[in-house]
Amino acid sequence: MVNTDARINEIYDVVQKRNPGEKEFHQAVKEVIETLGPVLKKHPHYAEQKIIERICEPERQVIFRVPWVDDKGEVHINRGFRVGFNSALGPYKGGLRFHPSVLLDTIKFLAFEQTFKNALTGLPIGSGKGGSDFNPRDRSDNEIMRFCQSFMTELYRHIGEMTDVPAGDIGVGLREIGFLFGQYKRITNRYESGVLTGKSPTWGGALVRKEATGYGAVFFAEEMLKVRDQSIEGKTCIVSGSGNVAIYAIEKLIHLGAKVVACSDSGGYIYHKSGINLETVKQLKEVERKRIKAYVNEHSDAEYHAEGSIWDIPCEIALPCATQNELGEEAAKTLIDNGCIALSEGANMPCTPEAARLIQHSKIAYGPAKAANAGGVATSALEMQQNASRDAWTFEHTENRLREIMCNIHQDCYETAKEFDLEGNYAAGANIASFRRVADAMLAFGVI
Ligand code: NDP
Ligand code: 2IT
Repeated sequence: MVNTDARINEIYDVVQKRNPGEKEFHQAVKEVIETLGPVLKKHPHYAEQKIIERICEPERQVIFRVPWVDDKGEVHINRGFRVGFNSALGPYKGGLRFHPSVLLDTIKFLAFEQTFKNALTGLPIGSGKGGSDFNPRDRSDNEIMRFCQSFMTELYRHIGEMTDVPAGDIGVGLREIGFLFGQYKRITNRYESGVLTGKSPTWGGALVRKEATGYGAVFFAEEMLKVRDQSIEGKTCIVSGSGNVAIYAIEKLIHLGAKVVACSDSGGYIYHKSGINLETVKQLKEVERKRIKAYVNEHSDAEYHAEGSIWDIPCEIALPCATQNELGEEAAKTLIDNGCIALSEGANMPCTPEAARLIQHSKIAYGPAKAANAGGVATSALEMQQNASRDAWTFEHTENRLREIMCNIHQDCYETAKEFDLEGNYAAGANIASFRRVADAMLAFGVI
């Protein structure tokens, strides 16, 4: 009989020693493996075959130099990364992040999370993540283009529609995917649409991919509320961030009759009691690439706060959609005290472990990132499907598929938690359901 707790502690010790200083990676690993004890008890062959040990070790990690020249002629050197974490279920799949805070640690935690998220979609995709410490803020379109071309000049040899399929993440959207694809096509002499997702629908991208992560996080919240005989209609909501995920989460909340009163960027947050005007946010963020502070110039009854926390504002539904560890213990306490009923994670690992624990033990319905934000990567897989069959689906059809996938993920997490006597614990349900799916594929392949 395996002593599962001791075994899991040993595995975690090894992960810490083997990946020194990589705190976010440690955090992501701990959150998953500490829920797997009951699974090892039920399925001892996972322990015998060292599946957890294997799942915690990336299959490959590529680090490369990215030199580029700015508009003034100055040379810059950035660092590029691509980690292929697990290919048991399909080619490596996951986004690219361009942000000055990016370290190997960041990419590893994201790629690790992606393993479980992608498995939850039920679609044939493995896990990966990449990016760079490049800061796109205030760079011209030409600078962004030169950076993307230099980045792809190394990355192209590691990716491919059957090998590894990158997409966007923080700092990488339609514009960057266009520049990256252009360089890939030029170097390889192949119009290989399926090598990147998040492309513009004008040249091979799927409709709804842009909206998918935000919409999906709202669909997940809707499903959690249904279990409690509640709905989104008429609820007051807060969405942190004001990038791709946040904007389309706000859009879907508004479609479903909610009122969104606050959103943010890394400079601060806006509070608009009567409800945020989404067109203004889109114009500022998607078109003009300005700071969220500029919102109050258009709406004199809105407030801008450079200090304090967006989570201080009372709300019934909270969607953290900015970045990792953006919501800490104090914020979690405030949300609970203010009567929040549901929290759905649009961002990856937005709650600190302390915050997640508090929320899990409160009355709030808690949708963990790997389930709640899986709509983005799921729609990427639908984009790959359309590319492979040289087809283009309508917006309505694709949105229906997305909704169906999010309902299935919710059901899967809910039922799995119940199977292990953890009803309502979507975090454990998500970890266990996805772990089993990846583990079974790994077992089928033997020791590789
Ligand atoms: P964007 O670059 O479009 O937007 C990011 C938003 O978060 C911006 O408002 C940004 O503000 C804010 N932000 C970023 N870093 C920080 C920080 N360190 N502190 C405070 N605010 C910050 O990215 P996305 O919307 O695509 O991504 C948001 C989150 O969603 C990330 O966690 C990402 O991993 C996750 N995600 C994204 C998916 C996708 O399809 N794009 C899919 C699944 C998850 P500022 O402009 O000031 O930096
Ligand atoms: O975190 C994520 O799931 C993403 N950034 C999207 C990945 C993808 O391949 O669409």
